[in-house]
Amino acid sequence: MIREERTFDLAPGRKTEGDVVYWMSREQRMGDNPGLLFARHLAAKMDCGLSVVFTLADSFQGATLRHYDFMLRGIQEVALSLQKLNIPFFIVQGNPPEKLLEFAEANKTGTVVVDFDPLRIKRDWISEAIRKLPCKFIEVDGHNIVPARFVSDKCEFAAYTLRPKINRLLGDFIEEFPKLEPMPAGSGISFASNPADLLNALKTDRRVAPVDWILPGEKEALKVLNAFIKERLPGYKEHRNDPNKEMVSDLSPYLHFGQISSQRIASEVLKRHGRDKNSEAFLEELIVRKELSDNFCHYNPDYDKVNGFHDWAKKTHKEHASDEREYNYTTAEFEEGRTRDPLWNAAQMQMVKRGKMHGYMRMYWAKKILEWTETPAEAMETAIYLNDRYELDGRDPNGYTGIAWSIGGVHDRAWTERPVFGKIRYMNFNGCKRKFDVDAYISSIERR
Ligand code: FAD
Ligand code: FO1
Repeated sequence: MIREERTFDLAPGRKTEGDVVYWMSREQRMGDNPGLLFARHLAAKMDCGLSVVFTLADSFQGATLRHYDFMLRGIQEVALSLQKLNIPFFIVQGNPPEKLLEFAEANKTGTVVVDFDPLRIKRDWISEAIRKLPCKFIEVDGHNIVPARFVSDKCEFAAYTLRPKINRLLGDFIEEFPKLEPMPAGSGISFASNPADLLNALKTDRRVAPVDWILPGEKEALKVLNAFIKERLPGYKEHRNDPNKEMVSDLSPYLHFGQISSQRIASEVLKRHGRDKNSEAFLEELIVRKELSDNFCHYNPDYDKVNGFHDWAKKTHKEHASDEREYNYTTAEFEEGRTRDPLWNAAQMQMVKRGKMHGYMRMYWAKKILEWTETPAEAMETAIYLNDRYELDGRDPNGYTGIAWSIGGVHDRAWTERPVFGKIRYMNFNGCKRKFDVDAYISSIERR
């Protein structure tokens, strides 16, 4: 069953009369989905109906055709899986809280189950729905192995402050989720038009094309996980920071769209690979770093702004505000990879063409944007704009936190002071040359 600590009553004291709706959003999968399992459990307990509703927003933080294509093909797989379980599934296009309200009123809804999601846009959707709908709202954290609200009640300073809190509880929460029980036959129809029709109906930006090296959906995510465990995890610790080796999991697009659960990943890694330096290094990223991002976005309302930086970082940026910038590129020059730095341009082009920049390059990429823009605020805007427009895994707490780490030293410490960066950790071309074959990386991107 779903543990109590994973659920949170968003509107305490309300009664529940009527059916259950699972308002699917962050966790877009049928299997290992605690929100869906919890909604199914409520429907059984109250012997009432269950519907799954996905509200398709016309625009979502700069998401383009690349993202909607990946997401909607994944959603279609969910629709087919739920149909086989007699669980009615609806994709409703328009303004999410309004569309949920319409559905709930037309289907005498007594309880809405929602996914935990620390992003501002989601909190706004949910609070508007709670204001307009008198029924119960139960939130379920289906994204973090150790539920974010439960593991810590404050914004953690760094990975080393959150890690012990997670590790103490991990054993209790790396649970095998039960299988999803079907609803009785004839429990209602599903309505989910196919991705092509939905994409035509959306006014999404078609200038960023879908990618073809990765296939979306729950089944594909499990295949990629299996291939990673077999072929790449054995080399992960040694090669994960070498952008020429591609020794990483490539699971971030599936995690971002909730097409796979991190519990599933962690338990498969431990079951099939066991504990060694490679799995330890991987689980540190998958659990501590990823769950630190949700902690940061949940407890810091300015997670995507300079104002969200620590005081020491704001101070050092102020002290270096008038330092001469060696270069000062426009957004277009960044976007088209037209800086004087071939390594930076290669990283940008990898993101534009492949929709996934190598993790090590993302740090360098963001830090150079700080170095080559007028102010840290402009650097944040530029990095977030480009990251969310081209990264398949963009518009994610990991992204806002990764950018705040790079530009504002969030979860990092102060370093030796230098022009423009102040005490923010510095990275440069020669540092990369010492780490990996820069020329190989640059020419590999040009060839693609
Ligand atoms: P693996 O190394 O296989 O990691 C497995 C999983 O662990 C990842 O999918 C991710 O969920 C988690 N993880 C790994 N590294 C980090 C990290 N540094 N912080 C948080 N979680 C991590 N990640 C995104 O999901 N979306 C983004 O938009 C994004 N933007 C970033 C921007 C910058 C400037 C930086 C420095 C990092 C960013 N990251 C982002 C974090 C990280 O780079 C990616 O999660 C990782 O490269 C995804 O590839 P992978 O799944 O193959 O990685
Ligand atoms: N979630 C929704 O509930 N409805 C949407 O229409 C929607 C669009 C969307 C587009 C791109 C993207 O990267 C994410 C999108 N999401 C949508 C949210 C996503 O499912 C995640 O919940 C968050 O982005 C991560 O917190």
